[in-house]
Amino acid sequence: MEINRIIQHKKSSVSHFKPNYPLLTSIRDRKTMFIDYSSIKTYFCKKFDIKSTMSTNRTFTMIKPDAVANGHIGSIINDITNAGFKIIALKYTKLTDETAGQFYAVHAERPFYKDLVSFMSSGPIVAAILEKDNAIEDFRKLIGATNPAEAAEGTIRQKYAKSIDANAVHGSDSDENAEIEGNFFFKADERF
Ligand code: IDP
Ligand code: MG
Repeated sequence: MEINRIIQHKKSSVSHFKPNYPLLTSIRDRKTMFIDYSSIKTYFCKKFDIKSTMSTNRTFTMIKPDAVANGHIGSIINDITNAGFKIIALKYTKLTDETAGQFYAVHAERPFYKDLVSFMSSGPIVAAILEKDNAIEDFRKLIGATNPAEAAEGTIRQKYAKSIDANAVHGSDSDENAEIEGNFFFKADERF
């Protein structure tokens, strides 16, 4: 299927899509055409080593089920906005086993994948797209190390997380993944 037909198809498609190599997935599996234009752009930029013109000042976060259950939504959003991040999109929702599995597909081979998927679908989460200069790096600094026992003083994970698996928040690790992860949850008309 050539690119024009794929982009044409996008106009009638939904916002959720398979995060890994969406273009290839769609060509092979014509029954599920979950395509998003930005994911096609990301794929071709990577394939041909083209410098992407996509925004580099956005990141994506989730407040995970442990932090929601422990009543930390307000404090975490407060920390995020006090650190200078602007909220572009925000949603209180719940992942299923299937959508959590898709979101974390990149970790499918890791030993904790199954536990991670069941934990992330165990209760509601808050998803958000955030904007700030140097967003990816600054947000990773704000949340701290993956293991809260190793997270620096004053970071979100140090303050609100109890263990490496229930570690309060997610933060994107690259511009490309921030865009993919934001698209996983938010349509264009849900961003402000
Ligand atoms: P990150 O969230 O700091 O980017 P990743 O290595 O991308 O860390 O792992 C994704 C998530 O998987 C972590 O936030 C954590 O919830 C979980 N995780 C990572 N390493 C372990 C582990 O060794 N045991 C259990 N869960 C883990
Ligand atoms: Mg990560």
